[in-house]
Amino acid sequence: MKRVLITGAAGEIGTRLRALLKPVYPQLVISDVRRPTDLRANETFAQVDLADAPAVDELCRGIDGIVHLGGKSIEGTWDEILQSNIIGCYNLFEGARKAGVKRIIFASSNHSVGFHERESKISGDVVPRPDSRYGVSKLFGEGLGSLYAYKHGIGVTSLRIGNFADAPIDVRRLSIWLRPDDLVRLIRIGLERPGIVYEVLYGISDNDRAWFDNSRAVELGYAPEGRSEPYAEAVIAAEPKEGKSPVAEHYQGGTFCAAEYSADFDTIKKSH
Ligand code: 15L
Repeated sequence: MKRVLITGAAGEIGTRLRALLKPVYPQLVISDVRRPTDLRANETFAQVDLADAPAVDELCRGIDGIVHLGGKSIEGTWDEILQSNIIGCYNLFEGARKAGVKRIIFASSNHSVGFHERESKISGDVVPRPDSRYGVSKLFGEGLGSLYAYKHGIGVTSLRIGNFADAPIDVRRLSIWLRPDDLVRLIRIGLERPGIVYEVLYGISDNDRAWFDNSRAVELGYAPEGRSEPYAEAVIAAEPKEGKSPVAEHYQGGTFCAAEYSADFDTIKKSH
């Protein structure tokens, strides 16, 4: 992997990854619709709107591997999601195909499966239950990943990222926390490990309370170093005891599940 491109480089994850991946891939190219405020002189930046297909084609030229973080990273209106996460994602995969890109890491999300209950432990091949338009768009990206892997031979890894942060910030995040250096470990597997066709892995650290069975990632060589458990006592003590939504507390996706909720929760809960 010589020339690696990060899309969405001005976002929260992108900003951290730029610094973490530069020593690994010195020819790193970064792009975003916005110019990063902290752009360094040694960084190669392209300002590109992913909804602009010809610009995305140009961006992908000469690239070996892509870490696709671009698009909206939370819930949005249908139009926002459509432009950035559906059309933008399609343009990216198409640009990659035309440019002969070998590997893609697609930043999917735990919200593609957020309506699974916290009681269950799910693996990468679980039936998806997105919890938002955002979650549906992540499934669309996973679908494109699979299509471009099996039809066009690009090695694609969809990472269902939990919560990327230096430390778990609440009780829910004790189960889904991802330490930044562990994300780098997962990305390197997806970009460098020989034989990758299409994989769905969970972007989490080594969390005792994990809701995700990430044994496939371990099989591929993932050895996470972050552990949420040492934070548990303090995080549990700091958690507000009241005012929580029963829907958010029941499902893995938390508040993404509760937002705009209009179903009869008791009836649905009984059906599980
Ligand atoms: C995500 O997918 C979001 O990008 C991030 O902002 C968090 O909300 C995270 O999920 C989460 O579930 O904590």
